[in-house]
Amino acid sequence: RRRALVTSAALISAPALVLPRFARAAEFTYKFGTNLPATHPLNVRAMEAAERILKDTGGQVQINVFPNNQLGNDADMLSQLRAGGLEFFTVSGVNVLSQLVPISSMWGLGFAWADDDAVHKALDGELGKYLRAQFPKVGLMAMDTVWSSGFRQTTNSVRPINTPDDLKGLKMRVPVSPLWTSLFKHLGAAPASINFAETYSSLQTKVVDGQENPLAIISIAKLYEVQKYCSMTNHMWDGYWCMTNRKVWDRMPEKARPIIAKHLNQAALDMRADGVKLNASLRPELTAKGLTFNDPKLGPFRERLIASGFYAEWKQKYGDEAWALLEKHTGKLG
Ligand code: X2X
Repeated sequence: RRRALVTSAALISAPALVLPRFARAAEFTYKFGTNLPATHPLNVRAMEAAERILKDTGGQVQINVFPNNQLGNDADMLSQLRAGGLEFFTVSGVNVLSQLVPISSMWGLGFAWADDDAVHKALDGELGKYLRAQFPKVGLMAMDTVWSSGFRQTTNSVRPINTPDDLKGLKMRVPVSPLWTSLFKHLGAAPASINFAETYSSLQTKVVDGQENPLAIISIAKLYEVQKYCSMTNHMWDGYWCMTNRKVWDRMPEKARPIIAKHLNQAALDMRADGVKLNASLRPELTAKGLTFNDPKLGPFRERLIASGFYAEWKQKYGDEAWALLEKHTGKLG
């Protein structure tokens, strides 16, 4: 009787991505929340990791992936993670997390990186270690490997962006984050902080003119349906930390922890390769779907940021130590 009840409850609240069942129900069931549509490689790779974890723990640990803001928007998921109600959350370092741990937004500084390899090298090395060391101070813990989202491009429904002046007065949706707002203000746009969960509708209803994201997300979240121009501004790199709560982690079965970490880190590496490939290959498909692309010269954007004091302002916020660590990888900024 009891079992029948549990089964029907599980069916009602079943996530979109359900794992093949082991003969016995798993002893430990954890939730993994994301803000991206189910078909994005982040979710595909997270699911793959969940299957491997279930298998390698002999059916003891089952991780259910809840994509597409099913558990709430980024701010909601961060609260749940902090309260211990959500066990895993892939969250952008530059997004809501940076309200709690400002330094986590550092990799998102405008026009900082040469290419994906340069970022990955820094994040797999001492910069990543330095950033991860900040999270335990607020009760959180990040898995070692960052899940890359990639370089971001600018879309809007008004005009192609060829120079910084073209951004002037444009209402741009940016994630809820001081760095994002600052970057677009310094570039002359009018940024509005909106969670990703509400981005499509805010573009559709013209609450904002534009937004910025990597091509993989522009494609998978179908943002091309409500945008006209895509300018290859490559203005910012972003990725996701796979976050857990320290106390929650410490309560997970000791033998399972290295298995969980291993497969989540492997998934992050696999997703990097998926993302780099998608971001580099989607332009023809998005063009066919109606987006008009252009390739602005990026020098003038960076010069605008230097002249307006953007880098100096953020150097002061992040501190000299972190800044020096970053510039070891990016070269001198500003
Ligand atoms: O909110 C966004 O634009 C997204 C999906 O790229 C992030 O999570 C930062």
